[in-house]
Amino acid sequence: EDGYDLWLRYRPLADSAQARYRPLATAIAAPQDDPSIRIAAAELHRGLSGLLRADVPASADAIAPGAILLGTSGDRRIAALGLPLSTLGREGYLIRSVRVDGKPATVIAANSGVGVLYGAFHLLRLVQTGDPIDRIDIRSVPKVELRLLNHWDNLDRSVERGYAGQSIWDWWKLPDITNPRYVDYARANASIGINGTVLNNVNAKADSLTAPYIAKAAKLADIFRPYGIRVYLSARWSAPIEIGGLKTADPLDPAVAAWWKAKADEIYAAIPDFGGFLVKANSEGQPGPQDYQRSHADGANMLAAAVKPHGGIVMWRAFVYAHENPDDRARQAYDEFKPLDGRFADNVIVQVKNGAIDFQPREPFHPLFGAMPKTPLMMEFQITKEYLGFATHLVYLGALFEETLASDTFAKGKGSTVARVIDGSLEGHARTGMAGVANIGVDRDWTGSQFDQANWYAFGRLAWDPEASARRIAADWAGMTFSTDPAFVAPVVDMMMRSREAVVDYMTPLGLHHLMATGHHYGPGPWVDDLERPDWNPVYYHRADAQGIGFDRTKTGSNAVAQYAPPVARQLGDIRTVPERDLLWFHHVRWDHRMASGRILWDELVTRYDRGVAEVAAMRARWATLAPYVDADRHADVMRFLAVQAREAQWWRDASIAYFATFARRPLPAGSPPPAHDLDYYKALRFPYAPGN
Ligand code: BDP
Repeated sequence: EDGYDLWLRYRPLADSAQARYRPLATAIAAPQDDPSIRIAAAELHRGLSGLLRADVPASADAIAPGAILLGTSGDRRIAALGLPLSTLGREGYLIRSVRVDGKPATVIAANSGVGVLYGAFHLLRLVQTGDPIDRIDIRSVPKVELRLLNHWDNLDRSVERGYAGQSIWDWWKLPDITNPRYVDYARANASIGINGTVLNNVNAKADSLTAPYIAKAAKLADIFRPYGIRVYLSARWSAPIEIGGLKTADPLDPAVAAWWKAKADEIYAAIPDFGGFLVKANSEGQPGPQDYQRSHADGANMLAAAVKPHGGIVMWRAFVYAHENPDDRARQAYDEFKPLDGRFADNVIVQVKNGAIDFQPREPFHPLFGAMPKTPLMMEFQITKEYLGFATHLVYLGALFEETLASDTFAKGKGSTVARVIDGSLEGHARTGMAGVANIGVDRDWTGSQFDQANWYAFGRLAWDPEASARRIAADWAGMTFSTDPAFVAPVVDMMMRSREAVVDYMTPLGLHHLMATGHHYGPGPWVDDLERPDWNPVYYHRADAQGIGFDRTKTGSNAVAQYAPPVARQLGDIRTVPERDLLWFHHVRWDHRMASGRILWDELVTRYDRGVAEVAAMRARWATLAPYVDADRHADVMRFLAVQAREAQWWRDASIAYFATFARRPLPAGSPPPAHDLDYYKALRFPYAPGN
């Protein structure tokens, strides 16, 4: 048991459950002419045969009582049922208990084969988690159009911020030799509704756009196509110079536009359903249109024109921050992009990270959400845990994703949630999207640890429905991945839901952020002050001094808080109303400031660090008691990871307290043990060759 099967394990259910489901899943009747439906039928055959320990045959026509009938609106048998398919769009589906030729059956119907495939995975999930399927009536339509993974995978198979081994794309062997993993990757993604994948790192190499690499990408596209997954590429802005022989990459130069148009034509000739380009421009040293005094809109629109005749899109990232403007990094994306609202072509979508800094354990939602009503914005979450303990710490990101999506921007009054910006309903956009930076690699468990699979899973489910419940999703995942026994699921889901607050507590409590050590972003380095750019240094973010700690982003400071809609700005900008979880994000606060608990800030800070450490100890103790529900291999595996996390939570707590105490100059609150070592010890620790850099 190494976790390779993810949540698609299909191990036999308990005998009583098998007996309940068997009469409802006697056979699969599916037309053979659609490749996605053939895959759906094969998956149902594999899944149900495993779960019910019975051969559930798949064939073209036989309708027996208890059959599962698959098909699209074009099929005669489906049409005869008169189902309301017209509002399902291309990807939605219905699952219903019906009668076909007088016999009880379950139908999975959609307007496309891929819709049927999604429905098949949903039905399997119900059986896997023990939900009844005898009187079923489900209608599901994705609320978000583009549900994408972003692979930060390099052509040499290293993965930027990847902690699950090398890239799964074996570029060297492609296109002639393919790995069966590619199919399992597609299955797993289809099972959670992911419909696109950006194959290469946003810090892109122009080589990805050369003929040999287009042929390799085309091979992957062929494999993924029947699973409803399109491929996209990150485009390097300066490619016309690097591989095109031009002297410039100026977006307003006709030769540059012509080069990209020809490049797009070449890609579409090989990949007719190519999705489009993702672009990181003028950010962290990447080239971009600003190198030629052009705006992000000029750049995005030129590329958009190249892919437009083919139906392609451009996802233009708003993750920008410049050297020249180190005043407050948190302000910069808004300052640069807000004035461009309404200036992007209609096949451009601006991709915005969940928060204004960079994938921290907790960030307030990005102020661009709700602030660019004329521009479709897509969400960028990070599934790989760059700043949350890599793959070694157990942190369920469903809770983080849900918190951001549920945040209220107040852009159009109360109820203007980030989820409604993302699903297009707030501002009436049809083009919508959500991207997750993948945590996938060649490790047997795919994601570097068993529980990191849950983050991939939760991302997909929330991209399908940004208002779905992270807790429900965790329960589905835990049930499918380990055991559906309520005595297991309840404590595990509780542990998962609390795990996010735990990491916030032991790394960056009360709104602190970006305190990680240089390069690897893994362990604590709040003292780091020697990096080339001020806004790469943790001291820039916490601003601890003899009086207090925190980044003043109110009017007396950078006033970044004013980028939010007035009701939000008022709440966050006032030290009396800001939620404590965001306190030090927005305020520089005196060490003796009185907190809601009655403790002074210093004591509260230490208490939060202690709480984080205690929570990990509790997770460890809890997981130990769950051995009866999990196979020995995966139970022991998780146990080992939790031991590392416990040690490292302590490290974070001790190092942070040792350092901040040099400013606060106060005793630790009663009951809080002193750090195990002195500050110099923590400062001296070095971690060369950490993964993912
Ligand atoms: C930061 C990462 C860096 C990425 C960058 C980005 O540290 O490796 O290239 O974001 O998103 O989180 O472009």
